[in-house]
Amino acid sequence: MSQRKQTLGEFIIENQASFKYTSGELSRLINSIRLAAKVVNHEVNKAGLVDILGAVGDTNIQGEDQQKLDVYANEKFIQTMTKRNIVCGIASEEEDDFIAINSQDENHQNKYVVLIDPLDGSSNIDVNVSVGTIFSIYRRVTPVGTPVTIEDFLQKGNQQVAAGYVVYGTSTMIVYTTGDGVNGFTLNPAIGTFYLSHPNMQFPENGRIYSVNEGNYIHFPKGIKDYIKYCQMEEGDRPYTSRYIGSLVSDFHRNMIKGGIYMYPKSSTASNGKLRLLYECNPMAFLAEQANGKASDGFERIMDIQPTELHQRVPFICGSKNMVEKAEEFMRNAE
Ligand code: P6P
Repeated sequence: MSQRKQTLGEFIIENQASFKYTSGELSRLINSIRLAAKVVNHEVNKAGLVDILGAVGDTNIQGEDQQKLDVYANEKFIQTMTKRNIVCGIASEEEDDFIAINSQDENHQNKYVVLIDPLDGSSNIDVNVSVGTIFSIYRRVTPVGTPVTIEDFLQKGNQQVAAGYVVYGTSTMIVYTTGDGVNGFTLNPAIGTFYLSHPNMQFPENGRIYSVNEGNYIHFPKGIKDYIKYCQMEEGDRPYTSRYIGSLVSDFHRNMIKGGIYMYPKSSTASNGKLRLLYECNPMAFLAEQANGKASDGFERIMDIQPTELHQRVPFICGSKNMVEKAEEFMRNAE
């Protein structure tokens, strides 16, 4: 009889000792994300049945229509992390500014800040395409016992202590790293438990899938245009296959399993691209590197970029190491 798979709760406990900050707070934080993921998953799965579809008529700081599920997911993740009194600050794509968590009984003794994209790919909600939650976790840099400042959030991605995503797809998964590899857990909805289904996830060094919105082709830099033409050329293992879901978490997840590259470059209409450095690119870059992949803005390692603003955007190229390096080569040659 096949051995029962380890649950996420068991995995967290078993690996807590290996995490250099073994205070248990990070484990409690991952557990709070697990709970919020289950609650949001329940709503995402029935979104088509209840009046939770469609925009709420507001727009977020990005100027994007806020979908009801966006707002709901944002509220649930913030509520869960706040209630468990684990973090001292939260930044979210859906919040103009960061939220200082003033822990009543411990006077700002919590050490972690979390940055989240509560429902990435939300424009896909109404057409029943996979969406995801992305999270990034840092230790605060300002003194414990004082309110968090923007400095605690504007840390380089190479300072992350954990990062991951929830993908609400044909099955719901949590994929995360604490700096010791990437592991994927699949939800058994019948009992509400996540099981270790994808241990030690790794990007194949090479791949044959490229993910980019080719509708923006005429606006791309020459290096990106040249790389896309390279992918389409009949030579060796090319032409590659084009797969673009319009949901970063889903495209990333597929590329990590099958091998591939995801690109959201800058363009003449988006001078820094579309994706946000702090709660999309940095966490996905941490996962990519922990899974033997690579992530850059075309020239510089994503996790070495010094953030200057909470919602700043950067060009993003991420996936199988050799594919990212080939794209970077085209970017350099086009300079
Ligand atoms: P476009 C979703 O809004 C998102 O941030 C990513 O999940 C996705 O890959 C990208 O934007 C899609 O953007 O401009 O191609 O529709």
